[in-house]
Amino acid sequence: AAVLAAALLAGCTPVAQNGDTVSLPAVVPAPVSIEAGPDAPFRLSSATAVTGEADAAAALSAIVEARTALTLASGDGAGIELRIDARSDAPESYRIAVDEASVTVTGADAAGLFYGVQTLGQLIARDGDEWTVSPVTIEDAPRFAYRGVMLDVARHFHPVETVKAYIDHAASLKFNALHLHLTDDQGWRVHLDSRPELTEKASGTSVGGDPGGFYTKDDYREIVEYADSRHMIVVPEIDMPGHTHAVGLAYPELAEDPSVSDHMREVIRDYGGDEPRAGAPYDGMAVGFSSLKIHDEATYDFVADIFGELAAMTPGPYLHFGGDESLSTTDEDFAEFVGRASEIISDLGKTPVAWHEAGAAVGIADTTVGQYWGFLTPQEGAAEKATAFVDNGAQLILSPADAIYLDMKYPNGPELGLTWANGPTSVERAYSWEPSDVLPGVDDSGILGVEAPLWTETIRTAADIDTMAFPRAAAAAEAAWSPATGASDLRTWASFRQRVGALGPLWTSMGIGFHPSDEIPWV
Ligand code: TNX
Repeated sequence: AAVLAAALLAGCTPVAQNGDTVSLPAVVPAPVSIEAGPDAPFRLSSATAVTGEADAAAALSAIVEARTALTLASGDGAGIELRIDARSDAPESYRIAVDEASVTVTGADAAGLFYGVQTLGQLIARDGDEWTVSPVTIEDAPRFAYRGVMLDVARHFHPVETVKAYIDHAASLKFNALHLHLTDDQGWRVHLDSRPELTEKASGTSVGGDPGGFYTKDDYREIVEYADSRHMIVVPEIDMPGHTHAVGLAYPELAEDPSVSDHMREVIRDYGGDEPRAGAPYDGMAVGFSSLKIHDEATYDFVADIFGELAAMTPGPYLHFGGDESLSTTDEDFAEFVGRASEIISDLGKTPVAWHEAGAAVGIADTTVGQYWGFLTPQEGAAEKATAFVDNGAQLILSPADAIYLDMKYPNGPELGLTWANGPTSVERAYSWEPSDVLPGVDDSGILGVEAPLWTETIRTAADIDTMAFPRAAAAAEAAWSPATGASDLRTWASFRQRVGALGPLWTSMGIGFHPSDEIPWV
């Protein structure tokens, strides 16, 4: 018990290895394999040299400096070698070997090496006055190709610096996609030369009367480049045909008047705010009252302009056209819109992405990726709609709302957040689900990946984002990256909470203002 306690204090996690219980350093998301070596730890000092790939060396030096205040030397000398070995197997995979004399990180590609460096950052431990790296061998590769976080910059606008910080924090957990929810009823957040009035007339406010804002094209490019330097793609979402009240402020001829149902009136009563009115900015939290005009060719000229310009600004393969909660559009009209919007995106040479409701549309482009936002136990036809994407030969991104919606309140947490998705959502619930168990008949071959959305009706600042996302984003990262539940000793809640707890000092040194959840034994 004493050994165990000491191991846990040092940020290690006990696991069975060759029949013995040994202590291993805490890595999140859990790697494919990690074995303790027989050597003494590698000691880090200002004499430690890092050699090899320059970008990876810069990334490692930044982590080491933040964590230990040591500045690594460059050039020859005993130390850390970072290299790419293109002959080694899976994309984004890496190996780490640590002994007393050296640390070697080998990536199959630049992304794999970057992920190896993130893992190495987690292996650094304090030993008295010294900093050491535990002697281990790690082999690691992602389970899913797509590992995303989503940030809603429409309900509350978040400036470029905040987005960059979120990219850094998410990339440390091996996320490789940043989905930006750029437009909604409350605001249009990206300037497009083809339709300049969107940001001129529809970006000024956020939920609750808070200030708005938008990204210039240079801002957007800056985000894309920064994300790329952390091996993340940007997936821009322009939500349509619902969630489009802001479009009507700029181009009234494209939008139907708001259609407010009795249910929306109840929501408005619960959350406060005014009812939506044509021509006035909307700063409440109700959804489902807006729609683009479906039977007007001008709408499709608009869709073509918007996505054409975004396609040229976005190197990643995906353009997301929303498709959620179009509650004031008839099913027939919705299907027609989804078919045409998905074809427009596909004709631009991009892969369309849509929320799962769009799967019901018969004419949807076959290549469209679906994003499932239902519950872990699907309700009311959600599974059928989601499964339709797989039947078309495409894949799904899983964002089960009652597990990894990062905007749900925590139990015993801050006031921030909503509760509609069976909330509050504990860290344990965010963790304890298995992707291949969510949708009947959808196994790994039908799953492109996992994404944790952060809607921002109640989320105003960078500190709010960190609080809601950490530690629960780590649970989503493990679902996206690590072996399936049951395929690894590390894939248990008991192991995860210990490993996450050990990351507290690293996260603090990186400036991640995580929620100190009482479910986690923080070191
Ligand atoms: C549902 S999930 C929405 C968003 C809200 C969110 C709040 C989805 C595709 N749509 O419009 O912001 O709930 O949790």
